[in-house]
Amino acid sequence: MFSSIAKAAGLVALLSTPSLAVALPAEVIARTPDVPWKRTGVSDVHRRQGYPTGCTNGPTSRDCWDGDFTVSTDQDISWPDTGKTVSYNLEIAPGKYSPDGVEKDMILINGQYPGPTIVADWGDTISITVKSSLTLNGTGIHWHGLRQLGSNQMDGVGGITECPIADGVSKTYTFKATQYGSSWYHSHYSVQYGDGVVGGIIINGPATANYDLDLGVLPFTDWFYAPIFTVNAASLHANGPPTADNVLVNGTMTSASGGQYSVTKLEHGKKHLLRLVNTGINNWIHVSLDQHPFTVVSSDFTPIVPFVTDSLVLAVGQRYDVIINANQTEGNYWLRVGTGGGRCDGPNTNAANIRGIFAYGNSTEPLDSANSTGITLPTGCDDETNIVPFVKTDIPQDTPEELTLGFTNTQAAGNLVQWLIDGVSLRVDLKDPTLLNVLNGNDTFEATENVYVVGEKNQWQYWVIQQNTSSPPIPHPIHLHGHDFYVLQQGTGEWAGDLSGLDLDNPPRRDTATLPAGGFLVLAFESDNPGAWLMHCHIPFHISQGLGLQFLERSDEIVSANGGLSGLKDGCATWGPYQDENFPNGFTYGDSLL
Ligand SMILES: *[C@@H]1O[C@H](CO)[C@@H](O)[C@H](O)[C@H]1NC(C)=O
Ligand SMILES: *[C@@H]1O[C@H](CO)[C@@H](O)[C@H](O)[C@H]1NC(C)=O
Ligand SMILES: *[C@@H]1O[C@H](CO)[C@@H](O)[C@H](O)[C@H]1NC(C)=O
Ligand SMILES: *[C@@H]1O[C@H](CO)[C@@H](O)[C@H](O)[C@H]1NC(C)=O
Ligand SMILES: *[C@@H]1O[C@H](CO)[C@@H](O)[C@H](O)[C@H]1NC(C)=O
Ligand SMILES: *[C@@H]1O[C@H](CO)[C@@H](O)[C@H](O)[C@H]1NC(C)=O
Ligand SMILES: *[C@@H]1O[C@H](CO)[C@@H](O)[C@H](O)[C@H]1NC(C)=O
Ligand SMILES: [Cu+2]
Repeated sequence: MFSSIAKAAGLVALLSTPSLAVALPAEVIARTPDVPWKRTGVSDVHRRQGYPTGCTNGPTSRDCWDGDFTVSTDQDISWPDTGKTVSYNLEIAPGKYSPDGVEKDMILINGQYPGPTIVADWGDTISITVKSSLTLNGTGIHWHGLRQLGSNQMDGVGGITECPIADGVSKTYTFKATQYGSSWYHSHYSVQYGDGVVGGIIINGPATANYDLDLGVLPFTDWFYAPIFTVNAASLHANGPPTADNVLVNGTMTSASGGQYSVTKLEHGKKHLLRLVNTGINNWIHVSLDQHPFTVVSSDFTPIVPFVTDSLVLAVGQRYDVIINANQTEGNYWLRVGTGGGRCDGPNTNAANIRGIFAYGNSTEPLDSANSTGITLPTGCDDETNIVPFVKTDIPQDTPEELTLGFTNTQAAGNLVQWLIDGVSLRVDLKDPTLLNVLNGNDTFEATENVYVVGEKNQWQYWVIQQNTSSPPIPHPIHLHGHDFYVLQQGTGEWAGDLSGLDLDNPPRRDTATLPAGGFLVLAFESDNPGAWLMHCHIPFHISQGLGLQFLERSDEIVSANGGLSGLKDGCATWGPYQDENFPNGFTYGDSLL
């Protein structure tokens, strides 16, 4: 009963929002009243009985949002109508900056690092004008995890959903926050975000446990002093991953050259929501806060049944929202950070010294150290296993299609490193993105564009990504655009083909999951979002080396479902001549350009 009210409201929301210029056809939104597996929507076990109409979100009612919408609402089906648009301007330009005391030629957003946090409410329209002031580079921003329902051309992926933004040109990205929680945005132009083009995203919404204060986003990233394109060029011809120089917590860290720890202030006696995000490049991130366990309430954009833990591990692209109860003695406490070690991709020179400080507001201790005691962080790079989505989904059993992950290192081509899916290393054409083909009615693609056609409407799609024996046994954080997916199984070795081994009863739902070293990842998503959606390893070096494919989902509906793909041709009209003038001989061979 509850969910049907919410569904109707969500429909009204989209149709009546005047600022959303891209008209979304009702067919796409109203989607699936008849799809049986979703109607379990709200779990009877997890559902709090009797939400009062018009209840409001507050410190003791975080499960409520605004009466019709609660933490039990299925975000695939409905979202509030706020009628509100939040706007931001982001200018991307080169700049020198010293996050950890070592100066680096970076690419900054509005002259700062990390870039400004985008904050909106669940159901808002978000409108962000991105201006490129880069010399001899394109750019484009991807809003990580945002579904882009009805706005595929706002996904920010050069060569697939847009032509890159040329120097001096602006693009306005407009999309609806159909989900809530924590995330980040980043350049999707080759490895460019590794030089600083990242920022946080907060979509305010309900939560599965109560808290008093929201501390915001705490981003973590491994950090290279050399320009990231230089590291990438070497990595394309190297045996083994590059060594990072440091890890930054909230954009700062100490080093032999100075720098400082990140300091987060806590209020004594209050519960604080903290949004952990791995905005990194190569390293997994383990994190704990001395004497303060985490109550975990969300994984990626999915609210989960709360669980308590002393530490968490995040692959690149993953997020956890945690609640910290500041009930200890006044003082400073260490945030401990580890990179996983072992087979996790990429060593880090400063791995042993990565810390942050959490200080109680009236602590008189200096803010550059703490004397708290904590746990020894676990190592390894496997995903957390306690993830139980709060809104329950049961998935019908079916056989996944296999995608084989291979690897080549060609001596004849100067030791060129390439990752392959079913024998193909992804390579896209920045001047001729997939959506331009779709707009022009051209359904012919180059083999290197690695297009997988998904034609069925509102059906489950099952895939198993299998590392084969040619693939070095390291893990990969797999990220899908345009969808959350359900993690049906993860393991080492070869998937046995045993359907009874799949977790179909409310499995973890998220947008980034680890393909274990030398192993497999079985996932499923619903074909409920017509568009061209990239699925790739989120380690920028690996996607640059081809580790990706694109799902062309319901291609006949893409133009109409995405507002006629407005703006796409304008972007390509400015990028084409820019590329021809500045890169007449194309790009470095081996870079997939994503
Ligand atoms: C982008 O800029 C980097 C750093 O200057 C340079 O190495 C790279 O060749 C440029 N590449 C493209 C494709 O724009
Ligand atoms: C991260 O740094 C920014 C800028 O200094 C600060 O406003 C914010 O509170 C910090 N976030 C956390 C969680 O410490
Ligand atoms: C402090 O908070 C934690 C987490 O909620 C709880 O487990 C612990 O019992 C609390 N300790 C005290 C002394 O209240
Ligand atoms: C650190 O040491 C000081 C002085 O010995 C003490 O007052 C303070 O409580 C200690 N802080 C913690 C977090 O243990
Ligand atoms: C610090 O401030 C909080 C209230 O903000 C108070 O409860 C606590 O007793 C204070 N601690 C000390 C040591 O003064
Ligand atoms: C593994 O993948 C590579 C690259 O895609 C391919 O050349 C090779 O044939 C594959 N091997 C097996 C056993 O599938
Ligand atoms: C269709 O697209 C493909 C791949 O992008 C391209 O090679 C081909 O020339 C296009 N065909 C036409 C008729 O434009
Ligand atoms: Cu990878």
